[in-house]
This record gives sequence, structure tokens and C-alpha cells, in this order.
Amino acid sequence: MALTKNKKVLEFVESCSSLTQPDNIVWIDGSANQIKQLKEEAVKSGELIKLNQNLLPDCYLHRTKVNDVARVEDRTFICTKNKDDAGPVNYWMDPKQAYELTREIARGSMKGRTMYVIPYSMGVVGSDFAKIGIEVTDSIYVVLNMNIMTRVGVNCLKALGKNGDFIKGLHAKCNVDADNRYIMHFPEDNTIISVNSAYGGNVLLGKKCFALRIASYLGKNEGWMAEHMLILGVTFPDQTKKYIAAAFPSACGKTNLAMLIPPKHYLDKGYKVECVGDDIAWIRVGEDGRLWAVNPENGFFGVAPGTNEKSNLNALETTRRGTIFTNVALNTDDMTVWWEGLSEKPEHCIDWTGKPWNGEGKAAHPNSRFTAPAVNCPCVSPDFNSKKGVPLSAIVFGGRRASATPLVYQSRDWKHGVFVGSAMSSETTAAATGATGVLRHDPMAMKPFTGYHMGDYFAHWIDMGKKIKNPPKIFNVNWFRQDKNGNFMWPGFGDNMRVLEWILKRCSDNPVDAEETPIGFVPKAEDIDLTGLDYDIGTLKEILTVDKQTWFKEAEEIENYYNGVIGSRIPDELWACLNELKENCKVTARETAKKPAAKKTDTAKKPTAKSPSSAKKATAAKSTANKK
Ligand code: GTP
Ligand code: SPV
Ligand code: MN
Repeated sequence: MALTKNKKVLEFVESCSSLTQPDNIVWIDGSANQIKQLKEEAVKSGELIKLNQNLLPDCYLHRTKVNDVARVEDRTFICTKNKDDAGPVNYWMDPKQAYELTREIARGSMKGRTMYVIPYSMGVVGSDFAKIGIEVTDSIYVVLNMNIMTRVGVNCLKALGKNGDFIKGLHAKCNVDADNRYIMHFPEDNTIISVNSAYGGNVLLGKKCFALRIASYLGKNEGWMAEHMLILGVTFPDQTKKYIAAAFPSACGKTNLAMLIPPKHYLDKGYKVECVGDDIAWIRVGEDGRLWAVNPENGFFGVAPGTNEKSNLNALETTRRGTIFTNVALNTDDMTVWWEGLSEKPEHCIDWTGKPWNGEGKAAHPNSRFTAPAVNCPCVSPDFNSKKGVPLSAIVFGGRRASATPLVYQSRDWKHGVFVGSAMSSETTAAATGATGVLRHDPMAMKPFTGYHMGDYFAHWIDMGKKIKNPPKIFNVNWFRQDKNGNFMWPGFGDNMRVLEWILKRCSDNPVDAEETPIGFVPKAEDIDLTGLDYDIGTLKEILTVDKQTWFKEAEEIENYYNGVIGSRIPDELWACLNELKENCKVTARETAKKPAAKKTDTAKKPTAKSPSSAKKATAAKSTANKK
């Protein structure tokens, strides 16, 4: 029975059911009883495997089809009337064509199946920040995951009232046919249609589809920001608190940083790190002129491989009850789960494809995941359900860079920070289909998630800066520098606290000193606390070094990207920063002679940047690379 009198909701549900022709329609009310029944049904049908209920109470394993294990960026479309509005880094399809195509695919596809109607809220139900969505789906897996990842049920319909608007989402699993898989976004209609997948980001429509792609578009028009960012709080020994938001591309360390356990001497002193969010932040300017962030989600859809007691104990603890595992291995001796990096290999296990594992290849898919409720997390922040969110002291960008990018550096100001974000590149990971380990541009970690033109997105960041009286400081980190043998040069994980401490010391009224380099401020090696760590300060110095020649090449690469890919909508402020970077990195003949070129401590003399417009002309004439 319909759970609302909201005509728009009823019409939407009716239009979905007349298209897909399900045998039954079930409204998800969010009650524990209904969820329990759905789990039982899914276990019966084989969609879920019940795990050892003593060791992992209320935990289940799900395996997807082998052709359906990650986001499909090349089948994800932004369907704006005007192609230009989707911009150069999104795939675009004409909305009329996209509706027709996906409707044809979905037509009659729920015959013999049940259609579930999931009312959900991104953000605390009824808060100023929150937005309601309705996802219609024929997958119990989707219902159960959405029930963990978002706030689901009748409350959301109540909050919507009789006339409220919502984001429409239709998911039809169809035959999970990769050749007819489409993830369509219609930002101008607040609508998402997903067909022929049953995996994570392709089908949990509240997450990347709504909370980033559609929300970024809404944010641009309404003056706020939807970002691919974790949010964490640091409590200092004197009990003051500061908050950081950090944008890293998929599978580049957000969940791990958000839940980090500081090294022992920090804990002994009284430091504490708490998790507000691990993937998405909705950010607004508060009345006090600061940026305030909320996490619109209610759970974690985290990468399983590499998660262990040492790397991320908090994540592991979070997954010990009420969790759905996707594409991990099944330890058949005790009906628990296993993945690479968790522990010693189990004696008997079934791999993620459902076959006995003989020790060759991966037992768990590299993009296998856990879906776990945020309330389970031992370090979840008391601000997790705060309606107004948390004030940000720092924004941190970061990516997976084997070389070039230092462990940490600070931008000179908001505009330069926006430039640093826009210039991000990172090596691709298993979170999306396609080759891994390929360096690609991923501005603000939003390349796959911006629902409009990337140049306008940069401009929106610049515009936001004008509205923030007390902006957070902007930094860039890189936990992934490698030596010539391919070993990581920084211990990472909990030890990243040492870098966070420096970042927050730079945000204090009495900031710790730093060295100015061509790309921004880097720490003096002795200002990174290495207490309790067996780590060579020489290595630290190496990963803090900014090599001018390397960065000159990097600047040229950014210029190619600006010119050849993003194009004319890039704001002048960013061209000015690019020119400044190039100027800063020009190596004089004398410097070439006494290589390696490194930090300059003389901050007084700054090169004059070319005027943005003349720079634009000059570069536009030069570059033809990277047209897409
Ligand atoms: P998504 O959920 O896809 O957005 O990924 P994420 O950004 O949350 O990444 P996550 O924290 O799950 O980490 C992804 C992978 O990077 C895992 O295999 C981690 O073990 C590894 N990783 C995370 N943090 C660090 C770090 O500080 N150093 C190193 N070397 N690896 C890390
Ligand atoms: C990511 O790829 O950034 C994820 C996983 O968080 S998914 O939800 O599949 O997008
Ligand atoms: Mn994550």
C-alpha cells in the first residue's frame, strides 16, 4: 500500500510500474521487521549468503555477476539539453534519446518480479541540509544496502509532505547485460535511471548519482557544494576540536583517513580522531562566515582489500555486525569473510566468483566492499547526526602519485587552493572498470562525479571563495610516493596523523613555520613528529622536496589539460595560478648547474604572473593535445 499522499511521488511510482510491469509493489517503510523479512527472502533465493551469526551477527555476503563489479564511467551519462552543459569530461547523451533508450530497456523488465519503492533522505531527516529521494528498484540487495547507506522509511515521506519535491531514481536490474548498461543522470529533471547493473555506485542511487552528480548541479545553482570528501574531527589534548574535509579519488584512502587511529603517543597525550563521513560532504557557508559540512550518508560502502587490524581497526570493527559484504571471499571453515590483506590465507575458501579458491589469483575482488552502518563505527563522531554539520578548518586534496607530489603542501590562499585541486592527477584504481595504475587528471577527485561542466565547477569553487569570510586553509597530500623499487616511502594509515597535526598547526592562530616552494608551503622535516616511528628523516626530506624541473613539466601537463580538455570556461584566477607556477618552476642556468633544485626560502621576491587573458591566448595558440 502506498505510504504517502504526495501526488508527485504517487505519479512517479505509477509511471515506473506501468513501464516495468512488476507483479508486486512493496513500499519500504524502514521497519526492522520488514528489513528482516527481506533478508530472509534474499537468503532463500540465494541473493545473500548468511554468514556465521555468532561471529558476524546479522552479516551477509553477496556476489555480483563477474561483469558487474565496479562503476562504469564510460556508460555513465550526464543528459543535459545542451551538450556543452555536461562539459568535456562527462559522457553526454541527449535527454530525449537517453529516456527513450533506457525506457525501452526497462520496459516490462520487472515482470515476475517485485518492485520496491524506497523513500530515503540524504542527510538527517528534516534538517535544512537534507534532501529526499525515491528510489524504485527490483533488487532486494539495493533495498538492503540503501537501508544501511541512507535514512530510509516513512519519516522521509512525512518530511516530504503532500507537495514536496524529491530526486527520482529508477533502477531496473534487467539481465545485468553489460552491453546495455546505462547510468543516466538528468540534472535538469532531478532524475536518475540505471539499467542492467546490480553493483554499488551504479545502483545505490543516493550515493554517487544523487549526492554527488545531481547534488553538485543543485549546489552550483543554489550556492553550496557537494564534494567527494571525507570529514573528520580532531580533538586536541585541551579538548578543543577542529574539522578537516579531504577529497581523494576512489580507492585512494578516504575511508582509512576518516577512521584513523593516531599513533600511541598522540593517544597518550589525549588526541582523538572521530569520523563524520568517509565519502561525501555537502558544504555550505555558515552565518559565521565559515564553511560547514555534513555527511549526507548513513553508512560506509568501503573497500575491503587491505583492511586489517593494523591498517584500519575501526573499519573492521564497524563490519562485525549488520553488514553486507559484496564480492569478498567466503571462509567455508567458519562461514566468515576473507580478503587479501586481512590475515593469513584461510585453509578453505570460496572466491568472489563462487568457486573454490586454489590460492591463485585474487580470492576477493580488488573492488570488493562492505556496506556497514555508521553507528557501528567505534570512532563515529558525536556530530554525525548534527543538523548544522561541522565547521571546516582545512580542506585537503590528495591522490595516488608514485612521484612528483610531496607528502604534504599548503596552498597560498583559497584561489591557489582551488588551483591545486583543479590540477590533481591520480593513478586509476579498481573502483571503476578499465585499466588500473594509469595517471589521469581528476580535479578535486570529482572527475567521475561532477554533474555539469568542469570549467563551471572550477568557477563555482572560485565564487564560493568570495562568499567565505573565514575560509578553511587548503592543502594537498600524497601518501603514495614510491621509491625506485616500488615501495611506499611513507608508512601511511595511522601515521598520517603526523601530517594532519602539521596541517592543523598551520591552521592555528599561531601557525608553525613552513618553507615556501614553487608549489606552496611544505613542512620543515623536523616539524613532522616522528616520535615512536622507525623512519629515516632523510626519506622524509626526500618526500618533502619539490623538484622544479619535475614541476615545470607538471605545469605544462596542467596547461595541456586546461587548454586541450577543459577549455574556455576556466576562471582567470586559475590561469593566473598556472602562470605563477610555471614562472616559479623556471630553472635558471645557475640552478641547472648545481642540481638538484629545491626549496627556496626567500619569500620576498615573487615573479610577476602574465595577465590571465594574455596567458590564455598564448596557451590556446600552442596546445592541441588531449582533445576529447
Ligand atoms: P572509495 O571508497 O572507493 O572512495 O575509496 P577510499 O578513498 O575510501 O579509499 P580507502 O580508504 O578504502 O583505501 C583504498 C586503498 O588504499 C586500500 O587498499 C587501502 O589499504 C589503501 N590505503 C589507504 N590509505 C593508505 C595510506 O595511507 N597508505 C597506503 N600505502 N595505502 C593506503
Ligand atoms: C567509489 O568508487 O568512489 C565508491 C564506490 O565509493 S561506488 O559507490 O561504487 O562508487
Ligand atoms: Mn571509501
